[in-house]
Amino acid sequence: MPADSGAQPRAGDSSFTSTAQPAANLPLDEPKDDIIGIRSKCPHFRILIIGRANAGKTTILKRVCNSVKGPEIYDVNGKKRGEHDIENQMIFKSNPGFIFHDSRGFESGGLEETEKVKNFIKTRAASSTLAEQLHAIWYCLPMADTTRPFLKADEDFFDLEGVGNVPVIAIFTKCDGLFTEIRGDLMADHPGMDPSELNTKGEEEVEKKLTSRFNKLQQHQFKPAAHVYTRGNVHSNEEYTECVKKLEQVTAGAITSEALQLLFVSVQCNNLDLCTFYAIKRFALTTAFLFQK
Ligand SMILES: Nc1nc2c(ncn2[C@@H]2O[C@H](COP(=O)(O)OP(=O)(O)OP(=O)(O)O)[C@@H](O)[C@H]2O)c(=O)[nH]1
Ligand SMILES: [Mg+2]
Repeated sequence: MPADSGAQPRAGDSSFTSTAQPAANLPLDEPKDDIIGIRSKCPHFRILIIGRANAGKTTILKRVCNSVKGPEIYDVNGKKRGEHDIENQMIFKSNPGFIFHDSRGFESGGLEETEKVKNFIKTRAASSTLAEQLHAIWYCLPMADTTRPFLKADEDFFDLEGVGNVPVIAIFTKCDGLFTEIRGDLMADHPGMDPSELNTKGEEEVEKKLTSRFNKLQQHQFKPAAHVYTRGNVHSNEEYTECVKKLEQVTAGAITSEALQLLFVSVQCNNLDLCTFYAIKRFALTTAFLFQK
């Protein structure tokens, strides 16, 4: 099952290296910032994670930051806080390069919550300081409840207007639940089907469902740039770790500013493939620029 929209490069694929090539006939910009320069201007990569209660938000953040412990929460004045508020900054000791903001989305359906999230994104988009800006949004959509994959509130989020152009990644969480249900239906419809065939067909059905759900989101104004999924035993399973690596990969691919892309790649510390890919890309661009002179 592919973890993304297919548009992003993949480790091991030829597409993973092909984007390192500069577009033909276009003049190349001089690669400007090195990582020390960028991190002195902006030491953190700031992500808003949104999703209804129990969607799997904290689990993703812990895995991204390689932490078994929860984050520390600070208010805008840097004072330690316990309560949940979108304005508060969540930082994991194991990786202080990320600042996360956590929102339970619009599930209450309250106008107040909708306005709060909208204002938060808008205010951060309007900030002239790179370090204060929001750099990416991860929107979690749990797939365990197959009867209600999207709430009206989720659709409302993707209809937001006037909130800037921060990249949004749709994360379909708990897809193991979706697979189990689909496999169960297949087994009921085809009692004699071989277990391995059930698995293959189940995977295909999950893939189709996720693609069609992503396509539905693409019809909105504030559409996600890509999608990934999470599944597996979140405490130990390699499968879950691969999902998180994919999330990092598509997030890097969705960032349009080269400086921010470099910041993101340097801050994440799990994904060696991603570091290697962007190091090669940067080297290729620098070399091409020098030869052009
Ligand atoms: N089966 C399965 N369980 C998951 C997955 N992701 C998270 N979980 C479980 O779902 C439960 C809720 O996860 P959290 O990460 O705490 O969810 P949250 O969105 O932070 O929840 P709130 O903080 O209450 O809003 C935990 O028991 C996780 O272990 C997944 O992909 N598959
Ligand atoms: Mg949480």
